[in-house]
Amino acid sequence: MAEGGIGIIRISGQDATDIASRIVRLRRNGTLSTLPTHTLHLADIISAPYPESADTPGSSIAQERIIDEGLVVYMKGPHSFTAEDVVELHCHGGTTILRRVCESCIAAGARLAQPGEFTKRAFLNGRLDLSQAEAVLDTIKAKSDFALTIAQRQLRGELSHHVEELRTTLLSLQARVEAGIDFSDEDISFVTHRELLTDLRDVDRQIQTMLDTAEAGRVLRDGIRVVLAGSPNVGKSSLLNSLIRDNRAIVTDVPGTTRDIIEESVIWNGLPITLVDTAGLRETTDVVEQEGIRRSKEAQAQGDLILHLVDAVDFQESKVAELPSPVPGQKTFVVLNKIDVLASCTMQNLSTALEKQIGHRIHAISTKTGEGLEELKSAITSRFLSISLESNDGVVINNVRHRMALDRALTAIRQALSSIEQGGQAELLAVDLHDATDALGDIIGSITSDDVLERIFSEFCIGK
Ligand SMILES: Nc1nc2c(ncn2[C@@H]2O[C@H](COP(=O)(O)OP(=O)(O)OP(=O)(O)O)[C@@H](O)[C@H]2O)c(=O)[nH]1
Ligand SMILES: [Mg+2]
Repeated sequence: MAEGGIGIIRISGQDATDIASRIVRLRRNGTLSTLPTHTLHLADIISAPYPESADTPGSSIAQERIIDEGLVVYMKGPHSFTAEDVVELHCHGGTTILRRVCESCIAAGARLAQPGEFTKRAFLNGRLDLSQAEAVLDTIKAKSDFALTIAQRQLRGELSHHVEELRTTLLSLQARVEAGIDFSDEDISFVTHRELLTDLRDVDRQIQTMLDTAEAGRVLRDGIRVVLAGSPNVGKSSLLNSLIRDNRAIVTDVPGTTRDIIEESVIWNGLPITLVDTAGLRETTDVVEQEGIRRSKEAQAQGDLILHLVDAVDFQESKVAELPSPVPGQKTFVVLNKIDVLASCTMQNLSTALEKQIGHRIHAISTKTGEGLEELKSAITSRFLSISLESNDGVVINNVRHRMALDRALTAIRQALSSIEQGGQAELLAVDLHDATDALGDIIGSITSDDVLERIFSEFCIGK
């Protein structure tokens, strides 16, 4: 529980008003359950049990029993977040006040909610489907505007709607294939091969389009780790400082300056990024530096992107072949730093030779003059932000559970397609279609096991 301007205690369930009545004295006469729903009222919040005198107009309650003065709202079910009767107590946001109000609620008959229990009840009471319930958590945890937009769209049901449409198509095919099996003796067909192929290929394509957004969806939600690596003195810490525009890391001309891992967060183009400065890699007998190097290797292994810095001063064209294994590829950008010290023609030759050697584009920068830094930033963001919200009806898959369900649905559909193409039995086709509809149903939670629900809602905080 953290301090804040106000703190809200929520009570949900059929006894909500009874319990709240035991600890709330409205400033104006009346009782909670007779208040118009969804209206705010000034009240004293009292430590339970409720004193006899509390309802008597004009009588005073012992001052020490009043925990706080706040606003009370009663939301009659089903028009509430959980679809149950809900009472909210809007108190001052101090931790002691909120702890005492919670204790008073418990003494009056409530119990503490489990993590995510309010959202779970909303789901169980049919207010939200499972993907919308998950979007509640994403909305709270969104680290950038982009992630928030995706979460809000999912909360409004855009993903569910899209999945439901595909599921309806599959259910209809499944029903017609099964009808064909039932009437197989009479040689009646309810769906042609051609219809099956057309519809299934269309569903296949749409699922594939959704899956194509999964990688970008994941990084937008969780952000990425960009690790600055390379030999000592190449300018890793200088680059960190330039990128965050702050003197965060110590920079000196002594090789081996950075020992610990230094992390800083930035948001570029809506993408949450953790920049990680590390110790330069080299052979050393210094035990502190050795530990720094061990941590540096660990950080590189966990990074989504490595910026492998190369010092332009050290790297003359003739030494390109000695480039210390920059492991170019998907996960590494080779960054040529300190280009300010080179004449522009030398820089060009060096970059070209480097690009030829590693078979990848290199990024030439100077942390001293700032040259190339903006280009480097946009290369990093565009490497990860390959989707636009306008394409694909704004449906972005940002959740591993959804991705796995879509993968399962796609496998079943591909199996169905190949069995149709090979003239397989209708019974087997029906099984594949059934598997595909089940997998899509998992996303919205049409049938979901308790284990899955528990895992999902345990990630929530208490009170949400
Ligand atoms: N001319 C020039 N010098 C630079 C540039 N970037 C960094 N330097 C210098 O290079 C030296 C090393 O910089 P650092 O940022 O400490 O290098 P590092 O890679 O973090 O070094 P370690 O922490 O020892 O691994 C310092 O003297 C910096 O001023 C640049 O773009 N141009
Ligand atoms: Mg350093």
